[in-house]
Amino acid sequence: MSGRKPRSVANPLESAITTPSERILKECHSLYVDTENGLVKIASSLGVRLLPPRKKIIVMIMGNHSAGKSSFINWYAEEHIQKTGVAIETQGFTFITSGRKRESLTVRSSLKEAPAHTRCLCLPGVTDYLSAEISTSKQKKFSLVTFVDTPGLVDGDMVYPFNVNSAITWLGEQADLVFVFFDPMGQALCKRTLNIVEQLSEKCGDKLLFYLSKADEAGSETDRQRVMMQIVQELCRRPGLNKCGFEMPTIYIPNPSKPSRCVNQIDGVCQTIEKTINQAVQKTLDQLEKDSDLICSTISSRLEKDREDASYNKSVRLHSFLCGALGIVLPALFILSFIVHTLSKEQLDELLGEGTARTVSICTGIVMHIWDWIPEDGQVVFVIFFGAFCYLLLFLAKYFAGRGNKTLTKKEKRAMAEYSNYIQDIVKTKKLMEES
Ligand SMILES: Nc1nc2c(ncn2[C@@H]2O[C@H](COP(=O)(O)OP(=O)(O)OP(=O)(O)O)[C@@H](O)[C@H]2O)c(=O)[nH]1
Ligand SMILES: [Mg+2]
Repeated sequence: MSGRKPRSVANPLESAITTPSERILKECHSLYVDTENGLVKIASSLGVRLLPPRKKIIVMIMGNHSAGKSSFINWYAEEHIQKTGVAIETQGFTFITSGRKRESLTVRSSLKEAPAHTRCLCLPGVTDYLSAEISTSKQKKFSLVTFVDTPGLVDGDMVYPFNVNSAITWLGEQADLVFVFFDPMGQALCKRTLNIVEQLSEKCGDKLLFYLSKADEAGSETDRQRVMMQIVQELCRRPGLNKCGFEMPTIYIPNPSKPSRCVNQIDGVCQTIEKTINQAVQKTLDQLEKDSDLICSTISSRLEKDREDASYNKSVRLHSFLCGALGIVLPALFILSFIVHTLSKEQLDELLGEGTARTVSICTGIVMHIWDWIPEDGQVVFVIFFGAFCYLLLFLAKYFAGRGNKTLTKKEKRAMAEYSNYIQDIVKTKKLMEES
């Protein structure tokens, strides 16, 4: 686009981008949010609302108290970010994500770090229990994931300062993946966890994945099988869940000083995350194409409407002009005829010249002939009707003049054409991204 500044690098971090997925997601995001020519801005100028795509996927981890949720996040990032322990450690929601420097943010500032789509978190009381941990870790796919660590769930007397069930359900709906951790200890059958799982399964069952965490603590293989059976039975007892075929991989945090013979499917969790990232990249590229098409079609229909408006305005203007001209010319001719009629032929010739005088006297002659033709007692009525008719013509002229539609200015039309060209460029960029 003319006069457009060269696109600046959206984020100095870009130099540190390691994977194509990360680059594509970042580039797509900046195509939307660019303050000068972002798709969101272009679309909003056309009255279309677009949401920028996410730069990262959201993985929410929920489960009973002490199920190993925070430990899993620490293991994934390979950094001790979240506090872990046997006590109830995580009491609110924590967004754990990568950034330029290690930071712990609380309450309102964490809302900025929370992914844009979860920013409207307006559940009463929850905002005071939000925090964010920013880590510089680049391990596994951490730079493309925002983990949501949730409060450990327990039954009974535990009082949560907010409606924990609806908060987890709401956040789960925003997430791309929801991991439910069941540990082999006594807490495995926590009713609250099952209630939330049931609610989530109704709304977004496809992103719900169950894991038997801390599987190394389950004892012998037979004990582990028994625990699994118990959990699955309990899940199936719920009407909203009994139709799912449960898969429950066993996972635990590898501990070199305490090797276990239990099968560890924790790498499968990483693969699931990676698969979801790849799907997110594809979804983002598809969305970019759809949004570009939407903007282009909005522009072309706007330009088409503008052409129709312009031709409508032309015909309306013609109507207005004709009515206005008749409304002025007819009474003027009428009055002029009477004036001319009082003058003699010689006076007229002298005043207008012979040729013009003849034309004028023919015209006035016609008017005077019509006037004479009207019976004398009808002449007053005629003048009233004639006046009203002329007034109507002038009224119609004004009415038509006000009927025109607002059309685009030349500048606006040029801007739209430029936007359209720019969007075509974006589609080309998208194709290049897909090929890379
Ligand atoms: N053996 C074993 N212990 C684990 C594993 N994961 C976590 N733990 C331990 O279990 C305890 C609880 O772990 P956390 O990660 O704090 O559990 P949490 O689910 O975050 O707990 P809350 O935040 O209180 O809900 C800690 O003492 C961990 O060291 C595991 O895979 N194997
Ligand atoms: Mg925790």
